[in-house]
Amino acid sequence: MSKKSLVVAALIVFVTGAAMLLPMSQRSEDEAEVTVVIEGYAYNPKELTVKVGTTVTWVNNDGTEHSATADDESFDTGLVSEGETASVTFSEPGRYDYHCDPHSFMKGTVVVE
Ligand SMILES: [Cu+2]
Repeated sequence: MSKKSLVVAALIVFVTGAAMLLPMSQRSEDEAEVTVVIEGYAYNPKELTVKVGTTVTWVNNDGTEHSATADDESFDTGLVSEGETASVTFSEPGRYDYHCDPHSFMKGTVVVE
């Protein structure tokens, strides 16, 4: 193999590798994951906007059990203990207002586009 064909071969490997990486990064964007932290009897962020197919994970950092319960009951994490997480995947666009079952003053919103 000549030096020139080695360079061409290396170039092909590089371009092919870059082309394979591109759809992978797009795929991970479509299957995005977003985290909401529950701390001090509040959801942070309180409101978030995500794409269809996104999985939202609530992480409870409080010493008290909390839930993320949709006002229209379309989803419910159930009670989440300290240090535990619960996830919901949103496959339908819409506005999802939710609250904490034991603490109804805790409110949050997920907007799915
Ligand atoms: Cu709560």
